Amino acid sequence: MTYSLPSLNYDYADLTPYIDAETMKIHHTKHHQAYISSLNNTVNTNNINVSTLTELLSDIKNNTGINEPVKTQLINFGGGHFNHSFFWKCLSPCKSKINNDEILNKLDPKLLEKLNETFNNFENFKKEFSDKAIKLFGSGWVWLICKDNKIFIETNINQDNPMMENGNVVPLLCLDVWEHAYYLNYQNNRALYVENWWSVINWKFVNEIFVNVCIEKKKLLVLNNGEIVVE
Ligand code: MN3
Repeated sequence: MTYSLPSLNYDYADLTPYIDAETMKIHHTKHHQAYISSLNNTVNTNNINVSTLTELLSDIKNNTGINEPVKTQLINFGGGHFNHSFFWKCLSPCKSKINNDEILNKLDPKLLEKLNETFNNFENFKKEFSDKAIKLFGSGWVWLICKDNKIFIETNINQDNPMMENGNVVPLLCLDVWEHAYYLNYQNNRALYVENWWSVINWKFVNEIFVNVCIEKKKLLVLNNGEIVVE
């Protein structure tokens, strides 16, 4: 059993007009699949035991037991598989723009309380997350994470993620700001892509991770096939 592409819980066209169908299809079947094919090649070539993505990548940056060129491949290709698998789960269909009040109604009260405690209010959180996404230089990701009962916004370049530095970090939400995620529809207007992305966030998924993993301390696992389980 090697690594494989997860199917999506929605159709490629379901996120229009905020993310277009062609972008979704290419992003999923070409970009994500390419990371998986490269990851499988790396583990096969180097006789690496295939484990869940969580096990493969947790703390990998601090692992001195893997030679550096192979570690770089695992970070880039494994990260590409992990990050995209998580990103797809963070999206859900929406046909009309969602305003902040509507988002507040979708948030679990405990998550809202934590956001308010950390960022003063939801608007500040949204602004800080968006600013970081717009200003991130080059290609990378923005994450909302939970660590030691606190929440943070972190940015990572390329296919890095916060769990590679610290396996105790719990990812809650992520945004792909590589150009391949938006260029067909938005060209250079990353800011508009980021603004529209807020309407297609799957808050049910974010709520579930926050309550089950950050509060109730269950374990989050991202499997070889990109599926995400809490146990
Ligand atoms: Mn991508």
